[in-house]
Amino acid sequence: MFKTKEEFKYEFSKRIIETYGRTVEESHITEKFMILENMVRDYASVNWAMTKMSVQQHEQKQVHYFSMEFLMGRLLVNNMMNLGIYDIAKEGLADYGINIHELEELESDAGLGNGGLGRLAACFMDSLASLSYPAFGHTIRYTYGFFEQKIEDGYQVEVPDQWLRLGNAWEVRKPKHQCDVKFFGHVVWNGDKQKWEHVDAELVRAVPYDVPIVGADTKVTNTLRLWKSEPADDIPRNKDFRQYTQEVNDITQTLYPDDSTPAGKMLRLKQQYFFVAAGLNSIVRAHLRVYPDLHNFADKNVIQLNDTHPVLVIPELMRILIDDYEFEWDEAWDIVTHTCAYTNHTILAEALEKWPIEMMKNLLPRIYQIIEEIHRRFIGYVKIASNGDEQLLNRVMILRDGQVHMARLAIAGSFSVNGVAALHTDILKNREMQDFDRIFPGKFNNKTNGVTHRRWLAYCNPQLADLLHEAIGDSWIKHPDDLEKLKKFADDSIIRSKFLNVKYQRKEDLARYIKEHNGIEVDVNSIFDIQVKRLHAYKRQLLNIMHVIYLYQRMKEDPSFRIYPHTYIFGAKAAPSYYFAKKVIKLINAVADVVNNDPVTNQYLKVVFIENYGVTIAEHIIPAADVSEQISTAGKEASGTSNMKFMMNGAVTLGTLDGANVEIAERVGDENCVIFGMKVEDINKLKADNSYHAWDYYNNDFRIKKVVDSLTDGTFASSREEFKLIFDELMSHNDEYYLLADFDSYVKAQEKINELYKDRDNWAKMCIMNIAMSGYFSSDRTIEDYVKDIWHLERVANK
Ligand code: 26V
Repeated sequence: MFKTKEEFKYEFSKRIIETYGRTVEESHITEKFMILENMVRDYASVNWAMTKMSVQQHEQKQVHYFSMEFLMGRLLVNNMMNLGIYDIAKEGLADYGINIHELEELESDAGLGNGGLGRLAACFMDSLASLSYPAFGHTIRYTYGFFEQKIEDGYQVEVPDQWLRLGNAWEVRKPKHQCDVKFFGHVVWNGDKQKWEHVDAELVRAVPYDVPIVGADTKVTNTLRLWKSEPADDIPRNKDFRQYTQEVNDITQTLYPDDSTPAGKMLRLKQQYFFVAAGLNSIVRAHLRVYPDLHNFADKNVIQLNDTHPVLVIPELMRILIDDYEFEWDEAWDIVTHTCAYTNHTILAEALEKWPIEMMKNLLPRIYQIIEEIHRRFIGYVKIASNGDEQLLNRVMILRDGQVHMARLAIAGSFSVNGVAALHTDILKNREMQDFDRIFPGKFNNKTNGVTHRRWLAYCNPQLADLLHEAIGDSWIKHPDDLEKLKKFADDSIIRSKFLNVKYQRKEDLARYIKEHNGIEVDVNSIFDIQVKRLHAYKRQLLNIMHVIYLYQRMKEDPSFRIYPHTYIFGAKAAPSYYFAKKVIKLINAVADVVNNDPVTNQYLKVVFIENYGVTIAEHIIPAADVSEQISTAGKEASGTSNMKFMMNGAVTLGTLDGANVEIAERVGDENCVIFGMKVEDINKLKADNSYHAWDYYNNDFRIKKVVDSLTDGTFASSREEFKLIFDELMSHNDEYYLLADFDSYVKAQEKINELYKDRDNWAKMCIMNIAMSGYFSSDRTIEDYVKDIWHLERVANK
């Protein structure tokens, strides 16, 4: 493989000629791009093969991260950087007159996820490889990733994400690892063999596509295995072939963008079982290539279940052990419950998965039978532990009211259950899952989320990375805690002004993007106040835009009231059928139209909605932020991870005491963040006393009244009906997420930001302190915590 620029150039031109029969100069830009990708993949392949061999030879334990989502983003730059070949490639290409950035722009995001949960999985894969731990990711190879968002007339329009259009150079199809997955049919008792058999099943072929996960500054290269559905050889006789192939293709066609409706439930259950069954089949076969049997399965494999989506791993592994390898129930259960660990990512009741028993029985008859038996035994166990407390039994039953409760199955079948931030775990243990914490003392634990500081600082913000190198060296890349060395420069006026300069450059870059994509001219000297995340009522983008409306109204009314110039920037995708969320997007755009075009206010206030928020766009947006909006209703955001990315890039958190904000605030101290709003206890009290009345806030605070009235008085829409849904959510449904209750406190927090920002020098200090304290939020730390407490892995030997 190439080690120098000259070798790179030779290899590049040779491949272009061999593949396309043209010279570098004659080749098309997409050809150059694809050759570069292929070269990087082949470069990684050597380490990839070595890693697999080493793990086998040393009989190492591996973690298998099962997740319906991996929001990988682009891989080209990340892989070149991690391999340490970026500069060679960049300079080699420059010699041919090729700007590497132009090639980078041709790569599609692998957007195989909805938001935080999927991006977390991607960060974990990067940290695992970079820390040299053996790991496998399992997921679905969706033909279409998370939809592409277009904004038309202020409304969100969804367009399919055809991410595989130019092919995917990173994946390698591995038919040798394929298997068939069984759906439908029924279960019969085979008296001769003394076991249950699943007969008349419909088969679907699962074919894996492996993607190398390149660690940084290590030879370790792990695997992300993407499963694709295809017709099996043995096709169903009772079904038309076209219908069969259609149904087969549907399984891995689309990622569910909809975390809000029950639509397509059956298909989603099919997706879940499909990748779980295929993934487990490949793990078991790999195990048996190295060891004589499955008795040591739990010693060599740990399976982390990313939320309840892959929880069918529990009954499926039971099925494999009992039906295919003749284990007794107790022995099998012992293996399963020493192999599986479950991460919970939300306490929102509506997000906790349940499947209708009838559906499960029909689609997965043998799996359902096993779940029934798990349920029966679990009830027996709880009865003994509960001293006949019937109520308790009802609260924890896996099968209840015609449904399978997946989180309960997950807790029963896992040796570890973790939350994703201290507050979240606390709420799980002491409230939402209190019964389970009592039944299984010690099973619950916390693993505060993290993000890879390589992608989210070193690579996406080279200007800041350079400044850090200059100030504190580069040990922080290997040891993110070393960012703390920056603390002693927080008072250094040169570093402060250099930091402000970096921030300015990044704001200029984002301002250019906004000009190009939105046609809006923004003031680079204004405060860039940014909220980017999925659109959901609990995240309260509405509170943010209501505050903007308030500022606008006040400045219009009172010429003596002027704010420090602000640019409020939003980015958010709404689930296609989530009408409220879509209305909030329309409202943000409608407010932007009015405010940005009003000459009285527009040198003070601008609003920008950036279309199609995703990983790559985030890499441009986050480094440009002055203020990071993290304003969810306390108790609702399990962790949040953009809060960590913003912090790393030197933005000040404006947030509630929710999720990981609590830990951010703890680390940076009150003087380096702005916290506002009700705390979890305050909200619990309001709920317990039933004492929250949105109308009281409306009637008693003229600012609130004015803002709320503007939703239906035609200020922001020609039709008074346009935002009626939002009005109703606040006023008729008693403001479920307490926006009005937090409004005053939010206004004050925003005023505080204004004041703090005016003192540029101190502001720089605050930002520097945030960067300095952000090492804890590297996913390297999170992974080390998982390794120590849950996975118990050793590093790969040939790292
Ligand atoms: C699911 C649903 C489904 C029904 C309607 C409303 C709703 C709202 C949220 C969700 C989220 C499902 C799980 C999830 O994505 N959780 C996110 O996980 C991140 C990584 O741990 C964490 O940072 C976020 O706070 C958490 O929301």
